[in-house]
Amino acid sequence: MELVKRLLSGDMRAAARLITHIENELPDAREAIRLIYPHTGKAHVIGVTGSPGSGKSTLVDSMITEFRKKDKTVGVICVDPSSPFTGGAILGDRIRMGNHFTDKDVFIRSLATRGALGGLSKATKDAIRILDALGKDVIIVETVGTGQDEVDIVKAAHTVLVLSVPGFGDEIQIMKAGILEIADILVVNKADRDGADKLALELTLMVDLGHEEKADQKWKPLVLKTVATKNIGTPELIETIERHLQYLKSSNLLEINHKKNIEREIIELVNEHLINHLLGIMKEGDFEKLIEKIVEREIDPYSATDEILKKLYSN
Ligand SMILES: Nc1nc2c(ncn2[C@@H]2O[C@H](COP(=O)(O)OP(=O)(O)O)[C@@H](O)[C@H]2O)c(=O)[nH]1
Ligand SMILES: [Mg+2]
Repeated sequence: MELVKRLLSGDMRAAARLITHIENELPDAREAIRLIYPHTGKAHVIGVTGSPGSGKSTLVDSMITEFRKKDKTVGVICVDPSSPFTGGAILGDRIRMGNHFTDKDVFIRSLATRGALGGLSKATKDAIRILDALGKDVIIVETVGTGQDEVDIVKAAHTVLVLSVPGFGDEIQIMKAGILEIADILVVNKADRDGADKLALELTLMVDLGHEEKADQKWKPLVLKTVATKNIGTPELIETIERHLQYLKSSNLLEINHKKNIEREIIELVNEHLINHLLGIMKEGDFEKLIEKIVEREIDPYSATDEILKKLYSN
């Protein structure tokens, strides 16, 4: 495949094209993934999540600057399902990361899909693979931390940054969403504002509490303060991110987590395939009729499932 050849030789335009194919779920996107797969698995994938306006894009921009100083090539994927088609958020991210648009070692791309549940996390995983095969050392995925899809996206990252800002009541949100459990580094951004120290302290206490409960876990999430607009705290952040990767490698967690992710992905793919296959072999309206029967209590959910599965095994 010509596009794949170009991608593997470092052509960013080929990468952009392939990601568009992934977004639109074109059949050749799958073929491309098959061809590039042996060339993936080299990049360090970093997830950046937090409420809208917490400064994710600004921080990513600042992180790119630091990584470039270390001669690392960078790929960025912005996932914003809250406004996939308006282009507003996408344009905003481009402007905020505009410092790097002329750097050929930086690739920035927004991602949107019209797919059903799970479509976005699937597309993100494949887009990560594209940038990995393109040869980027570091791939940063920016995503608003809400919804199952988003949590799945973040789980695909090796190192997860969760942003919060003073004066938002963010710490409560973080606890509610269970985001704390997936955070490797808690970033208090906008540390130039009042209340940053208090928030950092609260988060540290929360981490300490959570950490005692899970004593087997050796990496204790760190709390760092940044002022993304001024690149303050970013060098320390990058250092911590790199230290986390070293920890993953030395503890063998990189491999263990990777296997877990693959397992989850395969189960999801088989699941999706089976559901589509079943819906395909059921006659038009059969499914709705069955649902209606359950609603009317003519049949129970287990027996209804048996009925559906019978169709699967007889096909
Ligand atoms: N005062 C201050 N403002 C910041 C900081 N980081 C980002 N901002 C501003 O916060 C706003 C939202 O930033 P953005 O990066 O778009 O947030 P995102 O929605 O999380 O990607 C922008 O106006 C930024 O300039 C910071 O550290 N301090
Ligand atoms: Mg943003």
